[in-house]
Amino acid sequence: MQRSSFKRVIPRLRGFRSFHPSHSRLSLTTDARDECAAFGSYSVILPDEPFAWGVSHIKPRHVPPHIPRPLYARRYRSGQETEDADIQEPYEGNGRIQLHTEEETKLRESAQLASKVREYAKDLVRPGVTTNSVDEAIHRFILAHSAYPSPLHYAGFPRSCCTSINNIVSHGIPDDRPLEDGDILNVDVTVYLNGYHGDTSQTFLVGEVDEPGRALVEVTNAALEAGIGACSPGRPFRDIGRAIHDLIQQTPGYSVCTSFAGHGIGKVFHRPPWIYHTLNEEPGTMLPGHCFTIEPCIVQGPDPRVWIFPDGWTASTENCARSAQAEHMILVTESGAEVLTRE
Ligand SMILES: [Co+2]
Repeated sequence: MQRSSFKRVIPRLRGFRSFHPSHSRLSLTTDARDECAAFGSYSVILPDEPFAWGVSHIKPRHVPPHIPRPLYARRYRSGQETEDADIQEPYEGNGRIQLHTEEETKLRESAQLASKVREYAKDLVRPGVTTNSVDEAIHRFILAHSAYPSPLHYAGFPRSCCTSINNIVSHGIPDDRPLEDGDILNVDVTVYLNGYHGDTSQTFLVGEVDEPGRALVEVTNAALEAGIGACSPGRPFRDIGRAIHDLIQQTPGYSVCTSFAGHGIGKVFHRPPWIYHTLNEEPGTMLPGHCFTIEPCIVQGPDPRVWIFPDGWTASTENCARSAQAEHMILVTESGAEVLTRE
């Protein structure tokens, strides 16, 4: 959900609608066609036409007044939010929580709820179901646990979770497209419970997914685990990106998208430390009490560049290759690093 790291790019429209093998209007060069065929068989997600700019046409779901909400959602409610609202929430401190205090308990509870919502979402996903209905069910489930769906109203985001299908890398907005047999779908859930955010995501297989799609999801999960394996007190944050980079180098046919980063999390949804998923020179060392996400987006082929749909959020690969993402929350302790969002 960290939109500030986006680079706005102009979509390349050459051959744009022709990537899916079922589309007849092929206007690609032979090289490009061979490259796309290697990505497998799947539906390419494109913006609806005519384009609707922004998201003001999407009516956000209701949150009852008794649910405690984060600052940005309180601002929205009181009408203080403007279109240019500063999307970076204010944060203070060094990004470390006090271990063995109520802070740790609350953070763990929020992370646990997030993973429960993720598993709940997994059971909803099947061909024919719309991502809007998944969003609605998740929204109710979170409210029923006295929590707030963190994406709702974050920098103007209009839905309660992100749903990213096939060539959508991240920040897809739930809509009325029925899921198709063979889709891969990332559901990214974040909850705000007792003053703390819990954030996790996974890419689910919808019905029968082709072999390249399954392999992509598998390598993405492996990339997340490689990043987790690089976490312990005293190690530099940049080791996480190096571990993921090394894994992807050893697995030809994929690249890491550099447009999205993991982030410190706790009282604030997104804050330093920023966690990059490829080689980087970010300073800083993991210390007990640091809590952050690792959330690599892995893309088929060598080109991980993205462009943003007219809605201002949905990030697609430029060449319509598929992308998968997986996310966990990590807490660094005195003796190691613990994943807070395991099932
Ligand atoms: Co996140």
